[in-house]
Amino acid sequence: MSNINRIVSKSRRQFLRNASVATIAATPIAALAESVIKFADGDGVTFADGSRPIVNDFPGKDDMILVHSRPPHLETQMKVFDNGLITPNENFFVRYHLADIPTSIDPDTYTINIKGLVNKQLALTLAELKEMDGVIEIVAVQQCAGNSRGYSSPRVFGAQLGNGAMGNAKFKGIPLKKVLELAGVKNGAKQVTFNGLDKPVLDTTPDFRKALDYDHVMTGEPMIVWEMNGEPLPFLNGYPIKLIVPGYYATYWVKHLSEIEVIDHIFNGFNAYFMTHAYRIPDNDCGCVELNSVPEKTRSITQLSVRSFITNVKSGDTLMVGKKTELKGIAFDGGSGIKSVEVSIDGGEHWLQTILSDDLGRFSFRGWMIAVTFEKKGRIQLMVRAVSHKGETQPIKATWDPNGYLRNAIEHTHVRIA
Ligand SMILES: Nc1nc2c(c(=O)[nH]1)N[C@H]1C(S)=C(S)[C@@H](COP(=O)(O)O)O[C@H]1N2
Ligand SMILES: [Mo]
Repeated sequence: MSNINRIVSKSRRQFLRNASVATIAATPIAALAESVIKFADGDGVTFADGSRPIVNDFPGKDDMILVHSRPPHLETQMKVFDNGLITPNENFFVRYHLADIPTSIDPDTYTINIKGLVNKQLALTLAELKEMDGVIEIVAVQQCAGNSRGYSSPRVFGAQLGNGAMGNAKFKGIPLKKVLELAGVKNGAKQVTFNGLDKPVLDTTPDFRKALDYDHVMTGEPMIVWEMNGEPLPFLNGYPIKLIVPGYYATYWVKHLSEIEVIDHIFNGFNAYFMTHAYRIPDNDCGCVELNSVPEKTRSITQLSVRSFITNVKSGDTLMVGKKTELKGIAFDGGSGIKSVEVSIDGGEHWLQTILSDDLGRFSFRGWMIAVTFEKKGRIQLMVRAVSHKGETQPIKATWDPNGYLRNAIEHTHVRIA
């Protein structure tokens, strides 16, 4: 494995040497080398042991799991989540759908257009956005709808993701509601649509555009943000601005946000593909169907389901018998907040209450920890489950749908006590 890693990394370095992408953060015009997006070696690489290459030569990114390189698709390693509740920018996951991604953006001339059912069309510069009244900060989990899809059994079509297509960051920006108020919305608004700078390579491919209900926007939760963890957004995470929709899957968090349109109907047509055909779940209470079956009716995926993970122990680890051992990890849900997290060290027979960490807000990762003592030697499973404030918890057995969405089964960590 390390051999292949080295080859992938080395040839990337050669491509990048001439392109000086390392200077991105320092230059006024953020530029992404063409070579990064043209270079496709290592795509789809899966090693016999199931592991994937670790790469560190995408601009602004360090030691990421490579899913694809064109367009960039990178996962965060699980160990990052053990280092703190905030996911560092250089380790934050990256996902794009379309291969024609922006490679150079000038923040001084960047504008975002607000149009459609408004009294006054706006073309706001970044500086104008940042000067608006009502700038706020929020910590929120960003999770791809396909996170953990690779664990679906039976296997489903789509990127075979582990648990690393998620992250938790502090974002700074302005509620979209404020921007719409500035434009003045006319009567009859039904949805708001979003578009970013990235484009399809062929006209026969639909653009990546998303829509939210106007009423949702007016809750003040969806925001336009320009800062992540105290720094400008990393280029690959949507520089210079993106939409964030706390509590909702990342498919709505449109990057390189350039166009907002207020419409009087439910978004449809060719460029609504990512609403009308993709990112949809079975339209029933569980959002799931019988194994290998197809739902009769679907609806757009919306809020995150409740999840929890152990971050300081992984399957295959050996832990000490008769000695106090600390287990710790993270939990999150779609915005009601985490009420409790429980751990089982006997295969689910008994559940122990953990201690929750500081609360960074209801949309954030919540940390938990517990000290346990293993009394017998042998192989056991550690399990963790969370309960949200709205009473949602995690199923013991994974539900299934043809896209591998909404996975939130209780995680099992197989360890040896010695
Ligand atoms: N412009 C644009 N925004 C986008 C996408 C995209 O392809 N283009 N993909 C969405 C999906 S499905 C995910 S998971 C997140 C990934 O965001 P990140 O790369 O900042 O982590 O971006 C969302 N926003
Ligand atoms: Mo996603």
